[in-house]
Amino acid sequence: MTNVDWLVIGGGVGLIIAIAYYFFGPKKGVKVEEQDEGQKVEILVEGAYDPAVVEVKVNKLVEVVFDRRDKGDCTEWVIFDKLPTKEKREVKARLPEGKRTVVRFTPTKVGTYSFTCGMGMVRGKLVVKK
Ligand SMILES: [Cu+2]
Repeated sequence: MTNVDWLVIGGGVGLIIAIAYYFFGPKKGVKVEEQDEGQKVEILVEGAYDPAVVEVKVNKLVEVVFDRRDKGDCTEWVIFDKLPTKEKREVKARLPEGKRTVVRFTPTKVGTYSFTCGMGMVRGKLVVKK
């Protein structure tokens, strides 16, 4: 047999294995939702967000506790800009002075998103990772 014959046979056998694998091989697992396992982050609000950069995991409930201590109107509201969430609503909250306010959402897309005060002056970053 020539080299070409062997190539043809090899290719044929390879194809058969590929087809068999396709039909009988291991199936891709369905990802189990870990909805209850939340992740909690605390941010001190005092003229700035501390920490200003927060990392969370995608598709897991996030609880951000904003502890607002400053008196100015500036940081009264916090808005997470263009953040895709499972809840499909804009993530924003009023942060009463001297109180801890919990903001809950489930980010659905990996990326870096900003959160700001109502006027966009005080800024922080939410890094959503895989
Ligand atoms: Cu402001």
